[in-house]
Order: sequence, then C-alpha cells, then structure tokens
Amino acid sequence: MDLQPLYTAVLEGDLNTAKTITSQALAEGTDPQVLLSQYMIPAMDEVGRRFEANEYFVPELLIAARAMKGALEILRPKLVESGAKPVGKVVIGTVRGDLHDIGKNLVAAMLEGGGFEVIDLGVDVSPEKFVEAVKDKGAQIIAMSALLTTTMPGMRATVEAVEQAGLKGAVKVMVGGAPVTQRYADEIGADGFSDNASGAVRVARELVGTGK
Ligand code: B1M
Repeated sequence: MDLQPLYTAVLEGDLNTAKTITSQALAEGTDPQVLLSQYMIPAMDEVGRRFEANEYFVPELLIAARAMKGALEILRPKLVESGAKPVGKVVIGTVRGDLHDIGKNLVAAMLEGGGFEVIDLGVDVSPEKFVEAVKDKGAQIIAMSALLTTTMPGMRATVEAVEQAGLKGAVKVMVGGAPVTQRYADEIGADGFSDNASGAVRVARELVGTGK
C-alpha cells in the first residue's frame, strides 16, 4: 500500500486520514517501525522545518501533533507487545516547563515493549516530582525528555535533586530529546543518553545491567 499519504496526513494535521492509514497498514502487516521512522517522524521533522521558516505557526504545530498522537495511539499496542519479563522500573517525564510529549510517549512505549515497567509522570515535571516518584515506586531509572533548549536545565536540576536526596548510584538518570546531546548528558552527570527511542531501550538495559 502507498504510505506517502500517512506522511502528508501528519504534516497537514489530518487526524482521521492518519488514523485510517495507520490501521490499514497494520492490518496489512506493515512493520510499525516503518510507519514511524519512514513516514511519521519525518513528517514531524518537516513540521518543525516549516515552523522555523515561518511557514507554519503554533496552530499548525498543534494539529500536526494531534494527528501524530492519534496515529501513535494505534501503533502503541504493537510497539509494547513483546511478551518479555519485566527487566526494571522506569519513571519517565518531560522536564519542567516543557509540554512536548510525543517523543517521550514514544520512548515510554518502546521501553514497555522492551520489558520495562514504565511510570509516566507526563509533562512539565519538576525535579522534586521525579525524586518523589522514584522513592514511592522504587524505580531504578529516571528517564527525562526535553525539546526546548530553555528547558534542558531542568535535567541538570533533577540530577542535582537526585544527589541531594542521597539517591545517586541507587537510581540511574538517562536523558534525551532533540536538543540534548551526549556531551550535555556527560556535562550534567547523567548516566545515559540516546537520540532515539529504540536506542533508549538499549541504554536503559545497560543501566540496569541486563546488557544490549
Ligand atoms: Co514545539 N518546538 N514549541 N511544539 N515543536 C520544537 C521542539 C522546535 C524545535 C520547533 C522549531 O523551531 N524548529 C522549537 C524548539 C527550539 C529550541 O528550543 N531548540 C519549538 C518551540 C520554539 C516551541 C514553542 C516555544 C513555540 C511557541 O509557543 N512559540 C512552544 C513551547 C511550549 C512548551 O513546551 N512550553 C512549542 C509548542 C509545541 C506544541 C505544543 C504546539 C507541539 C507539541 C505537542 C505535543 O508534544 N503534545 C510542538 C511540536 C509538535 C514541535 C515539533 C514540530 C515536533 C516535536 C515532535 O513531536 N517530534 C518540534 C520540531 C522538531 O522537533 N522537529 C518543535 C517528533 C518526536 C517523535 O520527536 O520529540 O524529538 P522527538 O523525540 C525523539 C528523540 O528526540 C528521542 O526519541 C524520540 C523518537 O526518536 N527522545 C528521547 C525524546 N525524548 C527522549 C528521551 C530519551 C531518549 C530519547 O531518554 C530518556
């Protein structure tokens, strides 16, 4: 089946078409990773490019995001169906001041698919909230996402809050999101970094010592 209309539907924020094509493609046996990496994520990248070029504005960003999320909801059960035994517990969230959650949701779904129990704290998560959740839930990993250069300092603040709570070593911290780099992760003392969702699963497995 021709999947190019999926790219166009996400780019143009056409929720119904995005959902219909996703359902049809899955019914025909298309690999969900193909839908994601070859059509949906490139469409969001183009949305970002148009926004930067002043061709798209916040309303277009919002409707594209709605179409992406609608299609992702349909993909999600396929991404999480792994049958693997739980390998660890992860507390995940988008950092303080940041409302972008598509990448974070994708990482959460892939971690679940990779056998992790995932506690999703949502968006705009303060350092204190991350630390509280680790204590309450006994998680081994904090996974933070940031999409804005202005919210990245929330990652450093969370690493510091973990240290202040005496949890350094007991809980590992991993970071990611479009503006985040390995260099930034090293600079703030994070234990792991990935620039994509499947890499995040590999890193999380390394952090809990279950290998690649
Ligand atoms: Co915003 N936005 N946005 N936005 N937005 C960006 C991020 C931007 C790059 C657009 C641009 O200018 N090109 C720009 C940031 C510039 C900067 O700081 N460098 C930007 C801006 C400026 C803003 C506002 C300030 C706009 C305004 O109001 N003037 C505002 C801020 C609001 C806030 O958060 N306080 C804003 C708002 C929004 C919407 C709400 C409208 C909407 C988000 C809706 C939602 O998420 N529910 C939105 C969107 C959709 C985008 C773009 C277009 C797409 C983001 C996305 O979903 N990508 C984005 C441009 C872009 O990134 N191309 C943009 C798809 C997603 C699958 O990728 O999230 O990168 P991503 O996740 C990837 C990896 O990064 C990685 O894995 C994922 C899969 O591969 N990853 C991890 C993510 N987290 C990880 C964690 C890990 C490991 C890997 O370990 C823990």
